[in-house]
Amino acid sequence: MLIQSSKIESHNEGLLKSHQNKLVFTASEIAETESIIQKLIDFQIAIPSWALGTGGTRFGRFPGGGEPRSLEEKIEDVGLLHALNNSSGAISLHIPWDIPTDYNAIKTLASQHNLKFDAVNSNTFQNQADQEHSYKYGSLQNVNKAVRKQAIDHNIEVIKQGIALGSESLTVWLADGSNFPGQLNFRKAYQNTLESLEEIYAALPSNWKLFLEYKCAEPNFYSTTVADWGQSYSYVKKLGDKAFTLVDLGHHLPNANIEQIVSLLLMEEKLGGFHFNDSKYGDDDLTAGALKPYQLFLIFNELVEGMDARGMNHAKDLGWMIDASHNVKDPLEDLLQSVEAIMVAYAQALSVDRKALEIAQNENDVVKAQEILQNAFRTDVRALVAEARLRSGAALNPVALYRDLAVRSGLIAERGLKTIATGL
Ligand code: RM4
Ligand code: MN
Ligand code: MN
Repeated sequence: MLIQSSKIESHNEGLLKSHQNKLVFTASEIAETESIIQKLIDFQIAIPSWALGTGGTRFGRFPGGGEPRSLEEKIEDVGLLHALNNSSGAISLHIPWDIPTDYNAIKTLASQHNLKFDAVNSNTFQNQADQEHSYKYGSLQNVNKAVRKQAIDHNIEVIKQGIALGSESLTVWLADGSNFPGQLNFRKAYQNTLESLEEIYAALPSNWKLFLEYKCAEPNFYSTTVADWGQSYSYVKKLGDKAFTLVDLGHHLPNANIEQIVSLLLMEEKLGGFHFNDSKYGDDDLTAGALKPYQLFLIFNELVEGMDARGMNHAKDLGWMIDASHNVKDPLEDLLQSVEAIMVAYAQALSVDRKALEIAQNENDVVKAQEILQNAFRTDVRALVAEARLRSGAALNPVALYRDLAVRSGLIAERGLKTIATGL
């Protein structure tokens, strides 16, 4: 299913007058709106291939129909999102949930939708039908060398597939850990994991990055072998210049100060990328910005400040990705909402008066510092985000247009009601 540009144009025409009024007001409130709009146009957020179907919990799954049945259809779905918002110009594949058969055909399809291939993700948290050894007791940490080798080989295979697609990074997330005290020798598990990662790292092409994602719990509930940013940092520091920590917002203990983690990782030149989502308790994988928009803004505030301090390119120098799961919403609508929330938080962070904030910090003017941040957070920047979309040929209101065009019904008519996408 394709969205014709004429449909986007007539949608935009209908909303133009009210959009322009809002934009004029926003421009009167915020300095340098032009440069903010340009940065918003350049900023792209990769969509995970495993979030295009309905997610579920261990209690149940309630699919909504029209889910992508193949990698081709997943690419088409991300193409739909990108046509609507022009901010989702990449897809991130999870192997072996997605294995391309014809690389050239897949690449051509992706470029027809103006999509790039973002990080490839390995999977050593599930056993595959044809695999010899089980990951029940871990993969890269396993006490059994043959299991470790199998997991290492899988990661190297994923790198090869990524090379064929034009990806430039590998994300490693390990379910490794233990469920009970005494199950594991922590130090040996760490050493085994490090040695395994070293072998994977050695297979990276020179222009590639390795992202090591941490997670405090689940599926192991007593210990996780890459549990927090300090542990991830300790591995990636030893691995070398191409290895970085990946922050998934849902992978922290409650109330962790994620913005401080981000700031320090950036300072240490070890922040590699992001998995955006929102959560109340754990790895809830809810829509980004749905519960804690102020936290999302504070994270972006540190990102912008830290990237500018190092002269980094906001759009290219870190990996930006959503990692979410949708139990009750239409996955595509949920992803549109996540992208919008991320863009809004980014725009708010770009509008912070940094000079004034620095002065307030140097003068220990705590009240002023709070005024500056909250002023940026409470100023409505949605017209800037919409203007970025308008200028790049996307829709002023992507969710509204998605509904007006009855995209989900179209997908159900095309693919059927009882389709199931691979993924979580
Ligand atoms: C994990 C983690 C990884 C993702 C898997 C599916 O909790 O967030 O990034 O690959 O889920
Ligand atoms: Mn993740
Ligand atoms: Mn997760």
